[in-house]
Amino acid sequence: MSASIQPPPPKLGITLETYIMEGMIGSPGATGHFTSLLNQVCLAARMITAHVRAAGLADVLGYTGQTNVQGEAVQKLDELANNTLRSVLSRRGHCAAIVSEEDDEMTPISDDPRAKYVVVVDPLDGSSNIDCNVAIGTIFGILKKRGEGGLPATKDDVLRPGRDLLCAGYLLYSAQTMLVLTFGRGVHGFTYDPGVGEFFLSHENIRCPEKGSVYSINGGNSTRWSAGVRKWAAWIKEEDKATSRPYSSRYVGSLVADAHRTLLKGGIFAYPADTKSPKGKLRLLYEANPMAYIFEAAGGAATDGTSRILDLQPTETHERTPLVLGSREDVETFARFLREG
Ligand code: P6P
Repeated sequence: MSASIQPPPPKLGITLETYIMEGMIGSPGATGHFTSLLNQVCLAARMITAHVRAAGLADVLGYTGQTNVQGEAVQKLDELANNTLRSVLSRRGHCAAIVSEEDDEMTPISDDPRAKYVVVVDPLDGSSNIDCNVAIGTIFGILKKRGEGGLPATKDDVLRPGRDLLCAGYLLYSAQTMLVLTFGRGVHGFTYDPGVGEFFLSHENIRCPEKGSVYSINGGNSTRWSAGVRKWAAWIKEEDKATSRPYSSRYVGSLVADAHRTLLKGGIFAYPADTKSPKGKLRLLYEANPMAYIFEAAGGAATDGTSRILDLQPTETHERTPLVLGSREDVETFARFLREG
């Protein structure tokens, strides 16, 4: 008599690889190739984590003396994170090219016939916070090349709306190192156990609340905002119990940290256009698009204030965009203030 099939054990000790290989990630397209590529990203994250954790001791704090394509001073950890991702993703032959915040142009990686994917990445987001030990992160997205594997990747492979992403995620280097990941349906969090050296499932099926009570914006830019943003910023501080106002203000200054809190707790993060940054400050390809993909998969919303981020057609690798992320109701309220001006 066959033993009765036992129900699956509770989801303890599930690594990222197990979660993908057992199809729990929620995307039938997640195959061995994706697992291999994602494992490379996670290996790079583990290596970056080790450097971030040791940064206070090792000689990796401070600046290299160079400036990147953004005109920003390159911090040693920025460069180290970028080089780590590039060297790790050069193995196993799945990555055709990388678009990185740190590199002027797209970097070809492999013309192996299996190289069907392009990775867009901000290797170390929040660099300005590195030296004061504030949370920083890595943001990435994975696109499938339009052409067949084996042909070099071109700009047409990356200058695409974010809705074409196959996968997006971020690493948050904070009290814990966390990986938050989605293939477009369901968003899942994996927490790194340094004692084991693995990412374990810790937040299955993260949902962004329909409405929150926290807002996150750099108030130091308020004199540069449009009239609509200024009116919204005044409205969100008014006393009104029926709409949970005033909202609490939280602003870390690292997109990954502010976005992660907003994803889990709800509310709104906004980096709108202003007179200093007329196109916004954040980059479309490797900051806004992956974050927008994650928030929409978690039931949240992501716009440039008026249009859906994932529908924006990029024209340049490092182009910037205004970014409003968060609970659907809060993002729509922000858009209403912009419409009314
Ligand atoms: P500000 C960090 O430098 C970053 O690119 C994002 O991580 C963050 O959201 C934003 O800039 C903070 O910009 O102008 O408020 O310091």
